[in-house]
Amino acid sequence: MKMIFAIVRKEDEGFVIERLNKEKISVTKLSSTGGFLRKGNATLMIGTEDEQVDTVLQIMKEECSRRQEVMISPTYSASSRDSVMGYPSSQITVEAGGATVFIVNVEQFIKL
Ligand code: 2BA
Repeated sequence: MKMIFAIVRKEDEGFVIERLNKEKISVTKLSSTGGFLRKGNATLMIGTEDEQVDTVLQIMKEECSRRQEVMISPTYSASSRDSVMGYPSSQITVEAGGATVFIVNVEQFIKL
């Protein structure tokens, strides 16, 4: 058995969960925040049999598309390093979305 941790965009989470439910694959959704963009995303915990892992990955591929996102970050000068007034701001474009997936072996699965 495997535990799949998948970090997906908030916009994609509903579609992924709906597809997993249709396949009778259980999922727990945790609301999370990306450390870089500081935007809300969702972490899905999916405990599943080894044979179902490919199905889960296929669903993620189909429902989570990669997109470009723009992050506005303040530019700090040496003198204003500790200041909250860091002007002017600069834009960084990053590729985000898709799904970031970790798959780990499950030693035991017990429902009490
Ligand atoms: P964030 O940390 O908000 O990152 C959003 C996107 O920003 C990333 O997309 C990546 O394209 C870019 N990015 C992240 N850190 C960066 C950095 N230090 N410098 C430049 N660009 C950077 P994804 O790679 O698709 O990641 C989407 C979300 O998945 C991340 O949101 C984070 O919540 C999670 N994630 C990604 N890799 C992870 C990892 N190794 N461990 C834990 N969580 C991870």
